[in-house]
Amino acid sequence: MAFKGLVVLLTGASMGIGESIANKLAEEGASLVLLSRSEDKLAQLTKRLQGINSSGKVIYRAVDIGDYASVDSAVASAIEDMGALDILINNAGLALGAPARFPDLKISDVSTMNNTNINGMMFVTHSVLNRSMMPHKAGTILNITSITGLEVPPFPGEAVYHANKACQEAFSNSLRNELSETNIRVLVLRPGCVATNFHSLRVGHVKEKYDKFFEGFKPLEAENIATSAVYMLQQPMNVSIKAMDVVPSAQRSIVVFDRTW
Ligand code: 8X3
Repeated sequence: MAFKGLVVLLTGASMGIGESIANKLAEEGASLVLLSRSEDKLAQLTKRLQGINSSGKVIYRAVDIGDYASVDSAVASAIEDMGALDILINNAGLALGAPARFPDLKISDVSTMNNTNINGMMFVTHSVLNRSMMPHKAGTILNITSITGLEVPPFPGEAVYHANKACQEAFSNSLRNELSETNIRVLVLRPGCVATNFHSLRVGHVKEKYDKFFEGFKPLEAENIATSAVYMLQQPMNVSIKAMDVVPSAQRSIVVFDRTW
């Protein structure tokens, strides 16, 4: 029950890494505010997690995190229900239309990626900081980014997603510095290849492309990232694991894969 008494707000909660983190935190007794766009999935997940959470409360808000007014009213109403937020996990994110050279990307996909990956992270963070963490001068922000934002150069075919992830890195580093003189810590967890719906969406749900990506090696499961997130979050407040890269052993770097692992 390492998270008993703590209130966690989690974005992208309804599937993949988000769902797995929500599961683990519910088992550990955290109170949870689950955010995603998909109301049906959130409702089902919330019901299931209420059944396994013996000490915390679980609620959800269906919201498009790229829309600040909706985010801010969801955060305000969650605080009314749950009290102050102790932990924010910015997990929502997506890649679309890969692999494709930038000029071949649909502009609607460019806009959706920018809106979710960049505005989404900034809007939720802004609202949570102003409505809860800054007044208390306390909290933890965990940003789930990606190894693609860090290693240079990333592979060709995903310029927008990679730029989004590099932006999340810069944002996290700046935020950590700006929040000095508070007890708010900013942590970054960078997954490599994880076998979730993220990858299927990334390649437009084309099975051949999906299989080719994972051919010959064992990717991570969402649960591997959730275990790492919980490990980072359960460190005492005077300890910041500032950043952690978690990749399949086969993924030597973004571009070098052992197709035999
Ligand atoms: C995605 C990481 O390694 O699958 O964020 O490109 S990887």
